[in-house]
Amino acid sequence: VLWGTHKSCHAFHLAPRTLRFQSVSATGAPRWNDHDRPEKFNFASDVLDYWTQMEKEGKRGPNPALWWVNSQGDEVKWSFRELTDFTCRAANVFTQTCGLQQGDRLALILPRVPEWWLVAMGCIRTGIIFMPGTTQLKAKDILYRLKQSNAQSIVTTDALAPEVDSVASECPALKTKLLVSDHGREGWLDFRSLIQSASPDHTCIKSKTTDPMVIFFTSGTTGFPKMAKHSHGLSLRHSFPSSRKLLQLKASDVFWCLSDPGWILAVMGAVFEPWTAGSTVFIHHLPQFDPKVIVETLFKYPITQCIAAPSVYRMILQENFGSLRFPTLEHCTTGGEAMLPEEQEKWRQRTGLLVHQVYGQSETGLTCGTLRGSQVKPGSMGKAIPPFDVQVIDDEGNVLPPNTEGNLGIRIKPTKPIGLFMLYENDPVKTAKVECGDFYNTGDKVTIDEEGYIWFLGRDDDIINASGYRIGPAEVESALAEHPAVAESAVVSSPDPIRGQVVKAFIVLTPQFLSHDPDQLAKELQEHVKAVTAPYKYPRKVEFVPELPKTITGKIKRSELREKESSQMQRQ
Ligand code: BCO
Repeated sequence: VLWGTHKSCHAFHLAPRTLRFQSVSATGAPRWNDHDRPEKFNFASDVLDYWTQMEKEGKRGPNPALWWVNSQGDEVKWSFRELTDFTCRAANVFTQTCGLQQGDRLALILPRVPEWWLVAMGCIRTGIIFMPGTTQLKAKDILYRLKQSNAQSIVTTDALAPEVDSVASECPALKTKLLVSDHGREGWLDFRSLIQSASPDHTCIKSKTTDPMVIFFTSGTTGFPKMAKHSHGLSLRHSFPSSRKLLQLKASDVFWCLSDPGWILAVMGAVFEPWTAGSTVFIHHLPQFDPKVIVETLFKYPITQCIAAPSVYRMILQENFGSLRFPTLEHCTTGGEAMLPEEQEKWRQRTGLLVHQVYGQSETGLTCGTLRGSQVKPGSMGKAIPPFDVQVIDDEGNVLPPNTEGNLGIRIKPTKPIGLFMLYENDPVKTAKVECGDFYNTGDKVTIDEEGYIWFLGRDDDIINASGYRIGPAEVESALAEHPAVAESAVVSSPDPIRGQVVKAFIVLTPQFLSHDPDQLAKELQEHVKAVTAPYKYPRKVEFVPELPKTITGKIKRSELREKESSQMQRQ
């Protein structure tokens, strides 16, 4: 039973507090222009507390700010007033009980539970830098994240506490471990009971727009994930007029973002975007992905808008559902990977709704998209969203003419736009590497047409995008290398009709495993990868080969294997 159901929330006393109302006017319209650079901004005080005040003044309808449900019939509904109260308590738990300070790092690895939103917002109130991570992470992934970031604190759940405990001794900076659970655990603080007893009086920091706020771990072509550090500007960006035009959310909207809260898509789609408009953030616990639950939820609840990766739409279309005419759904958005025109058309035929694409990365947040009400060009990821000046550039940073293939670049000189990441933490080399002339080079191959619509073509590096997950081959190859059957491996993307791409591993076996049953061994290796690293990375396809193609200097030619996969798919 969750401690904070709608009923029990009323037991909390809401203390009066001084508020700053900067980001939005009484109608919810943004106060800033796209190219403004305010010195100070804090999403908790400037947006969340603004809507709390609107509620107090009777200027916002009765719909909740957060509406959480699960498949067992449990439900949590919180108003903005309750959110202000609870997130101030969370802030006090972090600073008073845990002794954390502005600039400290906190790993936030929770499933879709209401406490995730309290922790994130409590961090923003205090200036503690939060680092979201999916609950699919395993001990090795968590250790890497805690060590790389020097995290002082972690908030997680029962399922992951043993994984954390197994590596905590290797993380000297880790001071406090907070558990979100109905049970206690030795060495862990009980987040739910601490929130109950904490004071709701807290003064939000006056953060500079350029102060760090959040770090996302993002996979690269080589090595292990990089830490893309963002300032409070990431959240401010959602108040800009161009961002507000993307979905045109209103306070009466009920918005459902299906992405796992470990990804930037959820931080934008389940926090900044809807709350800037005063809308309801709808959350389904969804511990396992199940298209049937998604369809039932869209029929059962008054959801007006949703955002999900293209694979989610494809997986729903794959099933034999009867009607997909959802009673309240008005607008659908997708991001994380490319969606084909035929898929957009199929969704339109079944639901009557056009899927609007948005594009971004952990480094860039909202980059481009098709604005609600503007022409949808199927297959295009829309136009640039100011303040980003998006251009197609060559490898030297020269701007290319329309309809010419090149890299998608975001102008950073003379001024870096608000909302773009600050840097890769502890990695000046990789930070410098993505700078290309006057641009940040996303590494994504695109074209732009005469009307400014952007068309995704793919990547020419080794990064794999499997159902919206960005996966670096080295992470999978290193997990495979831990198995005694693997002499060496090369991991590449392989086209897939449902997931866009899947991870494929070409494996050279050690002599003692050559006689093993290949199907059984492939399954064993897949289970092995799922056990040692986040399972979304496991190779859904495995091929045993006598040797890997290499250059004369011994570098694996992954591009050759990738091309082989693509041409094989085309032949099928
Ligand atoms: O398919 P399998 O059953 O063989 O394996 C699945 C899971 O069953 C398994 N698994 C999960 N937790 C496990 C576990 N195995 C062992 N132990 C555990 N604790 O591992 C495999 C995980 O794969 P999956 O996550 O792709 O699973 P699934 O259920 O097929 O989900 C499908 C999708 C479409 C819901 C999922 O792939 C998804 O959520 N994709 C979207 C990702 C996303 O939100 N990307 C956005 C990133 S942010 C960005 O791109 C910037 C945009 C502005």
